Amino acid sequence: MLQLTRAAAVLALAAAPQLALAHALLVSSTPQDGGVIHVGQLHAELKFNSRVDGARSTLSLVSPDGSTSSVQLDGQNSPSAVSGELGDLKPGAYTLRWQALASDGHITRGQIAFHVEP
Ligand SMILES: [Cu+2]
Repeated sequence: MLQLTRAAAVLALAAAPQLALAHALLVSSTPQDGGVIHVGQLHAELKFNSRVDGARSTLSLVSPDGSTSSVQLDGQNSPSAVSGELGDLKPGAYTLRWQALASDGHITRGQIAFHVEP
């Protein structure tokens, strides 16, 4: 009986990391966090480690003057990515804030700071 309980505990521990992975964690992005890009139109794309609900995920852009605007998202071309046009960016420091709803119902948030140079 003790042996069975131990086996169950080991199985539960083994399964735990996979449950944690169901949260949408950012895997890669354009622009990258800490990235430097040139002025002009910028199309942002964020890739996650799991499926995300594009209709309930958001991107917002904080401009150098501190104003925040929501980014209209494209239709999802991948179930684990969200993307949208950031517009014609002037030089300065920007922050792209993201919020993603994963298929397990959990929301994760983060931000990507980047610089636009002339
Ligand atoms: Cu989760």
